[in-house]
Amino acid sequence: MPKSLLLVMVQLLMTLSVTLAGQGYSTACPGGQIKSPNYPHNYDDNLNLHWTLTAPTDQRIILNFTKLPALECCCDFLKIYAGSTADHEPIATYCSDKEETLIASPGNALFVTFSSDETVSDSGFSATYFCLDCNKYLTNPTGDISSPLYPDNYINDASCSWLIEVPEGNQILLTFVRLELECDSDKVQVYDGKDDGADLIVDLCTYPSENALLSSSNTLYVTFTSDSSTTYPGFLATYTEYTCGDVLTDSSGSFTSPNYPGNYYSNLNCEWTIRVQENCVVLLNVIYVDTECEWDELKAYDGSNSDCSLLGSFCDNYPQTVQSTSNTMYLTFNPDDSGVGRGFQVLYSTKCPTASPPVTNVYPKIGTYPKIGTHPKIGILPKIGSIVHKLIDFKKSLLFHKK
Ligand SMILES: [Ca+2]
Ligand SMILES: [Ca+2]
Repeated sequence: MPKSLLLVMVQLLMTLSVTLAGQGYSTACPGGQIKSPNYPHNYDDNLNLHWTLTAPTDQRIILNFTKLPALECCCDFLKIYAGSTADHEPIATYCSDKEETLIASPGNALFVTFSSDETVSDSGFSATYFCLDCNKYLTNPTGDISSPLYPDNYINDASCSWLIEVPEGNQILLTFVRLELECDSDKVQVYDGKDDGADLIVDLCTYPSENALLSSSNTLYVTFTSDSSTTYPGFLATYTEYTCGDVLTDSSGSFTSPNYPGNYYSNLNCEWTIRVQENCVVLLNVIYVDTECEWDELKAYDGSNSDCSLLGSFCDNYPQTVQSTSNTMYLTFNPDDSGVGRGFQVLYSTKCPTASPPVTNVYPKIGTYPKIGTHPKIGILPKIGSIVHKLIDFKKSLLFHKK
């Protein structure tokens, strides 16, 4: 028998043993169901069943009862232990002390026992379970992150992390959609790098007034932690790979700082290149600017990069106009990690030399031609090349006439 088929059969048997017989050992991923025999009809007497659910070491198990178990409370018991055997601490006993329908394993395993005595039964219980993996490495260009079970209340003792990484050279824009936590004990923290050793950008328990933040490079690390009591709906945030700036080649146009007219983001790394037709120059008109002077200035350079001479640096004084000496202007906007404003709006246009006047004084004097018969019409010839050709034609015609 092929190994893969054998594996499938073993898994199937394991699943059956968990859901039907109630004497099972199962990986809790991707999920399944446990229930009392005959559910929703009355269970049997003299039962002594157990289930072991395990997840990979860095994951947790969520057990969710469709409704509170219905048992003979004096004498039949459903118990849930904090590990893979009954040697671990019981975290729930139905129906004596538990009124919650959602159980989260403290570690990566749960042990569930169900026993009934020799008389009187009830409808029992049914629960679904699944693995909760709240440590994620995300590399898609966009995505969501949220607290476990969002939009339902998060779990206690959560310790989740998300590492977001996009291609080098790009930044990550993280935008909070909702954030509602138990302040002082539960929090979301965002670090500007690969792990919690990087600079802490924010530490939040309520929805922030600046709901979007930007990484300074291509990684962002987010953590969510909760203590052992009191939960709230938690948080939802979206992220997107972010590039700022453009190459502009139209003869005129405009652009603004990101998020304009809202405040720009800290840590931006923007560059614009304006390249217009050759022999023309770029006119830049800063029609509005409000940035943190000294730290967050918009800079315009006379050429294609920041090694070229600085034409202007703008933070609070507008309108202002600068002009390049060639057909290319380069602009940068690199705000630091604190203090923001509304940013800027600029217009640009192209200034070209006025059209050359009609070329004069390049014709040979008519008087120098030998006068013979009809003279070819020279007309107005704007270009010397064509004049030469016409002169050659003219000479040919003279030769022809001489024949
Ligand atoms: Ca009983
Ligand atoms: Ca809490």
